[in-house]
Amino acid sequence: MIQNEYLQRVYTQVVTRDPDQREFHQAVLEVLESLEPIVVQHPEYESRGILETFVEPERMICFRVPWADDHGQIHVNRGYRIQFSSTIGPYKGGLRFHPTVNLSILKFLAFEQILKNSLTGLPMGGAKGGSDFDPKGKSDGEVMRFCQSFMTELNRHIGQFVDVPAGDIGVGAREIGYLFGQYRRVRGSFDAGVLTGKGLAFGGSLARTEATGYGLCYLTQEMLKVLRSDSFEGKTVVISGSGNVAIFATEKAAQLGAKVVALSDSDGYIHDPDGIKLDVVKDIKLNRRGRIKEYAAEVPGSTYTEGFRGIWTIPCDIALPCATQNEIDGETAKIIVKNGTMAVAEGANMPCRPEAIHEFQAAGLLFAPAKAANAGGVATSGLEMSQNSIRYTWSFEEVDSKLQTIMVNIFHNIYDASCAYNMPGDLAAGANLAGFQKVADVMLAQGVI
Ligand code: NDP
Ligand code: 2IT
Repeated sequence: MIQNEYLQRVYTQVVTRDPDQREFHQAVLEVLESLEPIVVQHPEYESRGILETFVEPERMICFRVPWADDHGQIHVNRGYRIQFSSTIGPYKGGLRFHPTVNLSILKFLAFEQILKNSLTGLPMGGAKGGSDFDPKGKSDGEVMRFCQSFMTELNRHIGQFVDVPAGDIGVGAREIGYLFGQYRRVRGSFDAGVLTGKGLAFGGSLARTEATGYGLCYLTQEMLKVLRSDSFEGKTVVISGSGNVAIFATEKAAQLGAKVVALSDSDGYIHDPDGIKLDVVKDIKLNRRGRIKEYAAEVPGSTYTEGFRGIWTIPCDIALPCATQNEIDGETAKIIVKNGTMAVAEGANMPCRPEAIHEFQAAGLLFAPAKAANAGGVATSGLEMSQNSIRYTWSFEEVDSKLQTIMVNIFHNIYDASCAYNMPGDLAAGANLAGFQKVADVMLAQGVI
């Protein structure tokens, strides 16, 4: 519930303007609800229209993406880039290729990205883009032609000082390679810093592939240490999804001494009480682009169950949702609480519905919000941009150590903000307050209105 009249007016305007954009409303409401104390302290935010400006994207680009399949048949998808905020740096954020992609989902993601990027401490604004194209079941040639068509239009809107896209759901190393190749061709220029998540041989950074999942575990480890004098050691962990974020969260959680017992995809989940064998998962998902159910056929003692939501019935100490938005509702959260889980940290963007977060906080679970917990991916994208600028590459250990420092700093920054505003341990509010304060003050300093 928003109490403050100014914040309520801003929220009402967001809903009235775009009544169908439910995911965007959800993300904006979650942020505005926690900004009340800062808005009360800073009446100039209202007189200078900071919040009205903050919730409206600077620019939204929407374009046609025609491509030919392997039979020569033409298909037409829709491409987007939401350039939400360039207040503290060039627009920065991933591209998502998934049939569910629409303006509401991309606006919520770009909006969250502004605050996430602010929390990294690196100079990056917020953006998101993508298409309703579904890479699943497409040949490499089809994906390549789609990416080329997408970049043929997108290239004029991006640049290393303008807007730097990267991966997200459905966009990994293969897609970034095709996108970069087309950018280079149409521009006639090797601008390494125009995309991140690139291959290592053409300007990519070591540890970018691992960064989101690893960073999630680094932040969670710090949260357990500071708030519970505890760690991953000996804990049972459930992780949803089996993509980039889930795989490398599994790897790091195991390295930190935990046992990850379940993973999922949009069809169902696997349960391996002995601990997931990650080499098998990597072979299925990264080498064969297969489905997670293949794991149960290969590993004795493991089971596969249809339906991805059931994964949260498996008892665990630490829950890391790493698939997609809104996968944990209030009822699912009650099950997680009843099973005695101590901590939930969001690897995906907005995987927990507001009712779920409320359940966790009311039951005293530790809860780390996505904009802090999964910021390691974009932070390492920022480190990739730095390396591109200095035309040099850091070792895996150097990048990983910078990532660890950034994640520990993010935890302390959001925890300190929660204490400063008399909500100690409310890390969701702390992340919103700390992320917003920096952007808002720069908006005032730059006189953006
Ligand atoms: P991937 O495409 O590599 O993997 C996505 C995983 O989530 C797959 O297992 C996929 O299953 C599952 N999934 C996707 N959509 C749904 C759905 N509607 N219902 C159930 N499961 C679903 O993406 P990433 O791992 O990169 O991204 C996962 C999440 O992490 C997203 O929320 C993304 O925004 C976020 N994130 C990613 C970062 C990155 O660096 N990649 C950085 C920060 C956040 P299936 O194969 O069946 O579709
Ligand atoms: O949601 C995210 O932070 C990402 N998909 C990563 C974005 C990036 O620019 O690396």
